[in-house]
Amino acid sequence: MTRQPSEPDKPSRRILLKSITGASFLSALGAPIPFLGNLPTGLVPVALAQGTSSLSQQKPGLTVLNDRPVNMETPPHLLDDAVTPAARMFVRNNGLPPASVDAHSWNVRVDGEVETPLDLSIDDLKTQFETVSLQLQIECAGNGRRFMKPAARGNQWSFGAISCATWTGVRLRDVLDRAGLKENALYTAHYGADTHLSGDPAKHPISRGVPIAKAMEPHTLIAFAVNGDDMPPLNGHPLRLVTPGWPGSCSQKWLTRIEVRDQIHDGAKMTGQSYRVPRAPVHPGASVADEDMAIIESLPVKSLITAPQTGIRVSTGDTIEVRGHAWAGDLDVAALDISIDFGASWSPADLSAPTNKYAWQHWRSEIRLPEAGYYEIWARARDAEGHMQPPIPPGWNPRGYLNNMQHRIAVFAL
Ligand SMILES: Nc1nc2c(c(=O)[nH]1)N[C@H]1C(S)=C(S)[C@@H](COP(=O)(O)O)O[C@H]1N2
Ligand SMILES: [Mo]
Repeated sequence: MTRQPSEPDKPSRRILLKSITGASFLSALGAPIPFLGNLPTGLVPVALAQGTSSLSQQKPGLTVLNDRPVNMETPPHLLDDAVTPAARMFVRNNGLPPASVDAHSWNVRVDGEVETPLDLSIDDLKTQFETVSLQLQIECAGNGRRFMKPAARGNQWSFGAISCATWTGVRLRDVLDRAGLKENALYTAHYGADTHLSGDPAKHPISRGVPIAKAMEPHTLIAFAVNGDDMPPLNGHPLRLVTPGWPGSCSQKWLTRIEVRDQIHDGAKMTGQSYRVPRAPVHPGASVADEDMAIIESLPVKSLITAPQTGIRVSTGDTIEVRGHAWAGDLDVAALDISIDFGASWSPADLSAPTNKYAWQHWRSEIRLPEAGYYEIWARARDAEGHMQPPIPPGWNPRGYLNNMQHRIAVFAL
């Protein structure tokens, strides 16, 4: 029998947390180990706790990394559902969400290199195009940045800037077909109704785009609902793009305009060092010239252990179910292995096929811990082209993107 971890407010849990966050514990184990960065909820630093109570109400249990702009990640054990509940979808804002939103008068403009520019209300989208519902992953390209050494500038995400919910909307492809792409159409440019932190109305907090081929991929959606309901205000209500498998930044929230361009889009956070990585590997800490950087496209293979929760206490010899999800950008996941001996040996878990392309895949396994003591459970996924998750952060890059290192949790066998 698996014993559930005690609640955070119970003394035993508090003591455990205190002891595993203590510097002495860290040094006793040598180098800091990854799972320690992935503590349960409720550990918001005091300075951040003020003013975040409404955020915590909207997203109970998420860890607030920043409140201006709002950035919140989901602890892995709260991502255990097959389909991520809307309240557990992480939040990554670059600016300030629109102050007021009226879904009935909302319009999205499609213009640029098209034969017929369009202005479409949400009702037009619902009535003039085929509605589709798909389970789609959205992951921030900076997920895992916290483990980069030396540290990289940006939100210090650990493992929880990932969601896979059921999005309902229309295919971007169908809308672009209606507008009619001109021959020179090369790239999209996305705009949203959020405002720049500086308050300057001429500045966009973020405006990214994708090559036409990705925009025409049938899983790239203009979505008006998530899990059968309005999407949370922080996740883009009433309309957003969902561009699965690519950096979350390609999934513009509060969507107001899609411009088709005859060049690679150069909007806010498309150029310089944003969402770009060195074309060739660089040494940790290197500075890299903008012209030596390339735009990130498909994200790498990755997985999460969503149960048990890290820090759990189990009885020696009990059978414990271990489970989670795995995903691999534009690819499928081919295999998921787990280790309970620090990677010395691995055994395959049962891995499900994706519900649809770009849905994360679920995996499960059963383990028994042979004797009392401290264990870690490690998980590693392999994609359909044979790429495996590395045990440590791969390919250091100036902004700390694409860290797909293995997720590890701690288990105490009593
Ligand atoms: N309008 C707008 N869209 C946006 C952003 C933003 O700041 N403004 N952030 C992007 C980034 S970087 C990510 S990772 C995803 C996160 O989506 P979520 O907040 O719904 O989880 O939204 C993207 N879309
Ligand atoms: Mo992101």
